[in-house]
Amino acid sequence: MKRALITGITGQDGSHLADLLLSKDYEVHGIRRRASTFNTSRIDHIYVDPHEEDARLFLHYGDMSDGSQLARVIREIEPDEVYNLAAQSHVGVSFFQPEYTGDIDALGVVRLLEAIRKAEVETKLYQAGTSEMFGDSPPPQSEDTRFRPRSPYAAAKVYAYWMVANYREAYDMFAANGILFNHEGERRGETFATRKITQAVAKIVAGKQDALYMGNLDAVRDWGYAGDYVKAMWMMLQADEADDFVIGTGESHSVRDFCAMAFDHVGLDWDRFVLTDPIYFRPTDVEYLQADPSKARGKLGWVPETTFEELVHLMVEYDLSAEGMTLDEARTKAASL
Ligand code: NAP
Ligand code: G4F
Repeated sequence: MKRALITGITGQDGSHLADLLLSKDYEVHGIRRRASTFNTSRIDHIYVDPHEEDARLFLHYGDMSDGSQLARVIREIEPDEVYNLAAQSHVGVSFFQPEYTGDIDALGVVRLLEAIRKAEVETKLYQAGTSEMFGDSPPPQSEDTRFRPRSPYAAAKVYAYWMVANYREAYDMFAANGILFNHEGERRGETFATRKITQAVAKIVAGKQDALYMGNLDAVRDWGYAGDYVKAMWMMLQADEADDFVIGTGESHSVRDFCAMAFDHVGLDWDRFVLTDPIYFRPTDVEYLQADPSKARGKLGWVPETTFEELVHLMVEYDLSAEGMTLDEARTKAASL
C-alpha cells in the first residue's frame, strides 16, 4: 500500500486529492492546522476513527510555519508521495498579509524540502504552483512563458517554484511543480470569485441577498474543475522523471461571462444584481490567463473532463441545494423576482 502525505488536506484541492488517493487504495496522511472551530468539513465524508481496523486516513496537527513538526511527521510516516497544497491561497488577501504569505507559501516550501532531504526517505514531492506566477505575460501561457508575478502571493509561489527546481537538481530529488490554472467546484472557498457568484445566485433566489458586490469584472481566467486537476497532480508523481507541467483547459472567460452564465442558469439577468465595489479591486491584478496544456496532454495523457458550462452549472446547482432548492424550483422563484 502506498503512503501519501497531503499538506492542506482540509482545503478544496486537498479534499479532492484525498478522495482520489483513497480510491486508489493509498494510506493517506494529512496535515491540519489547529483551529478553535472545526476546519475539516471538506473531509468529514471520508474521516473514520483511526482506531478502526480499516482506517486509511490519518490527520496530524502541523503548520507550514513549523519546520520541526513537518520533519517529525515525515520521519514518522515515511511517505512515498508528498503533495504540498497548503498555502495562504487568496491573492487579494496576500496584499494585506504579504509577510505571512511569504512565510507560508515560500519559506514553508523550503521547510518541507529540508524535512524531506534530512529524513533521507525515498519521497516524491508535488508542489502546488500557480498560473498567477505568469502575471502579465501574454496568453497562452506554457511551461516556457516568463514569470512576471503581480502579487505577494504570486511572488512567493515563484520563489517556491525555483526552490523545488533547485532541490531537484542539487539533491536529485523527485520534485515536480504543477502550474495549475484556476480550478473551482462545489468545495471552492466562499471568497473566491466563482463561488462568491454562485452562492449569491442561490441566496438572491432564496430572498436572502439583494445584490452581489464584485471587483474587476474584466479579468479573464482559464477555469476548470478541481476534481479533474487533482488527477494531474497524481499523474505528475507517477511519471518516470520529475518535471514541471502547466494544467488548464486552454479556454478562457471573463468574470463578467461567469456572472452571466451563473445568473442565466436560473433565468436571471446578471446586470440587474451585480454591482462593483472598489474594495474588491486589487492594487495589481492579472488580466488574462489562458493555459497551453499541450505538454501535460502529450507527456501525461491528462485532459480536462469538465466544460466551463458544466462547471458553472454544477456550482450553481450545489449552492441552490444548500438553500434547499432544486433548479426547477429556483427557476420558478426567480421568474417572480
Ligand atoms: P484552499 O482551499 O485555500 O486550501 C488551502 C489549504 O492550506 C487549507 O487546507 C488550509 O488550511 C491550508 N493552510 C493554509 N495556511 C496554512 C498553514 N500556515 N499551515 C498549514 N496549512 C495551511 O486552496 P486550494 O484551492 O485547495 O489550493 C491548494 C493549493 O494549490 C494552494 O497551494 C494554492 O495556492 C494552489 N493553487 C490553487 C489553485 C486554484 O485555482 N484552486 C490554482 C493554482 C494553485 P485551513 O483549512 O485550516 O485553512
Ligand atoms: O477567484 P479569484 O480570487 O482567483 P485568483 O486571484 O485568480 O486566484 C486563484 O487562482 C490562482 C490560479 O491562477 C490560484 F493560484 C489562487 O490560489 C486562487 O485559487 O479571482 C479571480 C479574478 C481576479 O482577477 C479578481 O480580481 O476575479 C476578480 N474578482 C472580481 N471580483 C474577484 C472579485 N475576486 C474575488 N476573490 N472576489 C471578488 O469580489
